[in-house]
Amino acid sequence: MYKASASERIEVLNYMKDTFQSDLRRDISLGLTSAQKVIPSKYFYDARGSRLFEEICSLPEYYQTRTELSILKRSSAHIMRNFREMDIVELGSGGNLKVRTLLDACCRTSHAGICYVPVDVSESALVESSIQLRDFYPELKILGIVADFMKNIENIPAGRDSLFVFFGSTIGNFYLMDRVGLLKSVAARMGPDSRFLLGIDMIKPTGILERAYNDSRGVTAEFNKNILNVLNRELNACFDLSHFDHMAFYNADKEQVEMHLRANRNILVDIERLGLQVPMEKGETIHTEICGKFSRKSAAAMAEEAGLRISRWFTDPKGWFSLVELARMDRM
Ligand code: AVJ
Repeated sequence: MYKASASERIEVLNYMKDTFQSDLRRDISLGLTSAQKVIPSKYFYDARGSRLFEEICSLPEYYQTRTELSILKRSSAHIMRNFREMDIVELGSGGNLKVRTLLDACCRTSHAGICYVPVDVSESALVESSIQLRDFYPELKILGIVADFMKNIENIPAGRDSLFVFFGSTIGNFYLMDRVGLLKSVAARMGPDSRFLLGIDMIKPTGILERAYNDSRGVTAEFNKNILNVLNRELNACFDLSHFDHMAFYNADKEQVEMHLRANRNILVDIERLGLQVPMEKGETIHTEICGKFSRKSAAAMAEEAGLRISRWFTDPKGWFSLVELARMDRM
């Protein structure tokens, strides 16, 4: 665990319990014996998966990352107008490019009154980006929280007025119930004047959505199939990646892009550490991800269900991506 003296302005608290193996076993036993087979998308992100995702973010077809950053750049002065000195709590912090845009836009002379609170499951990624930020902003204080905010939100300090941020439309990866659950648990930690800046990808013509998940270089296909490498390594499974095809399409009824891995022949996969044999017929799929897409209406409904309301709306000229500012329902 990373320890730093107060003079270094970084403190890191690690709340992670090492339940990776037991979670994985439970999720995969359940997921691969269901009628529609499923592997939860959080298992994409081993070292290689994280690298592939970084690569996806700079693909020409994958507009999300650069569109969100362009909104931030264009609107950050506006977003941070009236920003009092308070904590900035970032869920799933990863890199720090986006939060830097916000920090640059506020408190032009000093960041002494601000505490940046990144929350992430990866301690190494969190420490690395915290050190970079500390060197960038000579007065900024940083309190890193290593935790899974979907499971252990109570590890995030509550009650103070803060700006919560959750970028990247990662909220779209969760099922509807979990989306509202997350918003509710954040809402419960918001002080009366707290705000919550949430990145969401918008519904747009199907062709554009589907190209973003079927890039011409096949990086998304590699990213999708890599989840089988994770199972091969962690569970001694014997998935042959060439027996699967990448599949991603927009499901308009559910307003989500779905990713699957489709067996291109009849197979029987042995998963040694689970003592499980999984038969698959040619054409059958393993569902690996949902990427929810939003409209202004569905975003407002989701916020409302969580006791939040949309106070401001920031978007790009095409309206492809949005940063939604949420406030507690009981505040103007
Ligand atoms: C990390 C959830 C924003 O849903 O677009 C990218 C993950 N999957 N390409 C998304 C992803 C396939 C991504 N998010």
